[in-house]
Amino acid sequence: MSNARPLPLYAIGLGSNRRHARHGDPRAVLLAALAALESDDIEAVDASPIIASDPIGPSRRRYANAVALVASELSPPEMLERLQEIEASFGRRTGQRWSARTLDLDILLWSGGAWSDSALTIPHPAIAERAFVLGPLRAIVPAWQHPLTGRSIRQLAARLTRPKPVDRKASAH
Ligand code: A4P
Ligand code: MG
Repeated sequence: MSNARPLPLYAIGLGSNRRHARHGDPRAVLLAALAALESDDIEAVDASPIIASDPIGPSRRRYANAVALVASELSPPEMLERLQEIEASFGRRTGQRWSARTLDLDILLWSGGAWSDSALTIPHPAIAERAFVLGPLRAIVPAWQHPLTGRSIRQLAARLTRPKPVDRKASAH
C-alpha cells in the first residue's frame, strides 16, 4: 500500500525503579515493556538506549528510563488506555503518586500535535524539565519540535544542561 497515509507517531516514556518478580531488575522490566508495546496495532519504530537516572521526587530508588517511538492508528485516549493495561499487567499499583513503581508509561509526544482533556495532556507537561526524558528522546528524535514552544528536542535538552546565569539580585542576599 504505497499511497497509504503514514501512521501517527507517538513517543512513549518508560520508567521503572522496582524489580519485577519474573522480569527482574528495572532495566529488564523496560526491555520486557518494550516488547509488550508491540502488537497488532502498535508498530515499534525505534527505541532509545536505556539509561540509569537519579530519582526526581520522594522515591529514593534509582530509575531505569527509556523512550520508544511507535507508529499507531490508535487515538491518544486509546493509546493511554493501552499503556495503562500494560502497566497493570506489570503489577503497577495505582493511587500512589510518585511512589516506587514497577512500570510507568507516559505519552510524551504525538505527531498529531497537542491534546488536552481531563485525563490526558500531550505533550507531557514535564518534558522540558526532565533530563531522563530529554536524553533518551534526543537519541531517537532530536529534530522533533515541541508543538507548543516550537523548540526542538535538541534545543530543549541543551537548555536543560546549560549552566544557568547567576541571578545577581538573588545571590546578593
Ligand atoms: N496523564 C495525563 N497526561 C498523561 C500523559 N501524557 N501520559 C494522566 C500518561 N498519563 C497522562 O499518571 C497519573 C495520570 O496522569 C494518569 O491516570 C493519566 O490520566 P500515573 O502514571 O498513574 O501517575 P504517576 O506516574 O505517579 O504520576 P505522574 O504525574 O505521571 O508522575 P510522573 O510525572 O510520571 O513522575 N525520576 C526518574 N529519574 N525517572 C522517572 O521515570 N518518574 C516519576 C513519576 C518521578 N520521578 C522520576 C521518574
Ligand atoms: Mg505516569
